[in-house]
Amino acid sequence: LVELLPPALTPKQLIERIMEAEPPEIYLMGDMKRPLTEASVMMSLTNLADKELVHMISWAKKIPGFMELSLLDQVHLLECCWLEVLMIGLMWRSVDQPGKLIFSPDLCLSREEGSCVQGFVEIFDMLLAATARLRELKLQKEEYVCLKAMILLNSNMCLSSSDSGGEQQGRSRLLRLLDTVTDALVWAISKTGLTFRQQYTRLAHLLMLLSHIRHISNKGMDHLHCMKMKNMVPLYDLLLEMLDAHIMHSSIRLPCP
Ligand code: AOE
Repeated sequence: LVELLPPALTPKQLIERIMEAEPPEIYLMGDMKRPLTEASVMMSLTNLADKELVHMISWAKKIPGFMELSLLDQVHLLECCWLEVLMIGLMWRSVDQPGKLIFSPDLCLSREEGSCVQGFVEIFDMLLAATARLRELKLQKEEYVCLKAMILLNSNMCLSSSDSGGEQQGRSRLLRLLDTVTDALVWAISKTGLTFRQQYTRLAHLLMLLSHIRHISNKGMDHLHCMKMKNMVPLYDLLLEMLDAHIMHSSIRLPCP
């Protein structure tokens, strides 16, 4: 069967398109009132995430090929990766300010400030360590946007709807899309004037970051679940529903500490 394909983009063109899809900076604008209390920080963070998620949906839709996936695949991908995508964005914003997390230009928290939220320091330290790793690797913007797109497209891989039923073609479409982003990442790395050996070790280092980000996201999800139990997160009904969908998908629920 011949499938109608859009004209293939070169790695350079693909990166240009993904760069254009980047979400804008979000300001909270006086939403955060000092002194920082557990409730006010969580309120500000939820508010921020709420705004970012709206932009995340537009971002995903602008990734070439994403809109050609089935609606079910699109929803599942976003549902699986939203916290990882928020986290890599946070790390990218914070890369030049060691020891601080730049949630937004008007909400920068140091480790000490983060400690006012119960259980936050552990997540905070993991986010700071991963951010330090990005700094150490001197992550380039082109590489960053490729990695973020890969998080989205890879998030489903082991529980994809398309691999259970007869939806084989949806899965192969997703895999091909992931391959084009991989080509773009390889191209971005090759531009940096490294030897071949340095290029493929860099590719490995960048991809290994993704497993840390997934780990931190899982920890963050558990933390959020605990916060929700304590009614600290003023989740809107729809978001609450969506968060529960995420929790149902993970196999084991850990008791909150
Ligand atoms: C990280 C980056 C960022 O830009 C914002 C935030 C805000 C909150 C932070 C988190 C972060 C880092 C990890 C933290 C977390 C609070 C506790 C945790 C510190 O330890 C996240 C606030 C999240 C608010 C809940 C929103 C629920 C949304 C559900 C979305 C969903 O399931 N779906 C399907 C929607 C997907 C749409 C794209």
